Amino acid sequence: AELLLEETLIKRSQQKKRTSPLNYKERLFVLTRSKLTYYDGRAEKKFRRGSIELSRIRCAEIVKNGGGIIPCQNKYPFQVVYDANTLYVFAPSHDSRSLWVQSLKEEIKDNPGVWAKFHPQFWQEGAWLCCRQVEKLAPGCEEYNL
Ligand code: 4IP
Ligand code: ZN
Repeated sequence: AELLLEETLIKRSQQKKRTSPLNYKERLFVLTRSKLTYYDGRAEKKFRRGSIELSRIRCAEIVKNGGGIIPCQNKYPFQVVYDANTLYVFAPSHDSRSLWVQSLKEEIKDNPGVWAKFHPQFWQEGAWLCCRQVEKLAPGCEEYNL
């Protein structure tokens, strides 16, 4: 598939299960026209850890952090919302993050159900920092603009 972007970034565990740990891992992220995939390791010797079909993504946007502490080396977070999950990714620079968010937005713009609203801040310790709602699937609190 056509390669659009490739860069080593850091991701937060998606905590798909209630018992999932909260941790941050360095992964090689690869964006093609159809998928966003992340791998453990580098180019020649990499192991696929996860993959998201772009058709399932409802929101790709930066995360506003309001001065909170980001517990990993990369300080520029963005989010990818799909199905019932939110993947938080941390880029090393403002420019890197802009490129990923803009590229993702471009690829998902014709998706059905691209969210009208989203959460601009993190889901953290059982609540959305933006609106204080305590349900992970609570409706977004801010207008989403592609
Ligand atoms: C794992 O923690 C890794 O962070 C996984 O990330 C993550 O999967 C798991 O979350 C989390 O439990 P351990 O390595 O300590 O087991 P990766 O796949 O990049 O290694 P995600 O879903 O974030 O890819 P859960 O919620 O999937 O269990
Ligand atoms: Zn919110």
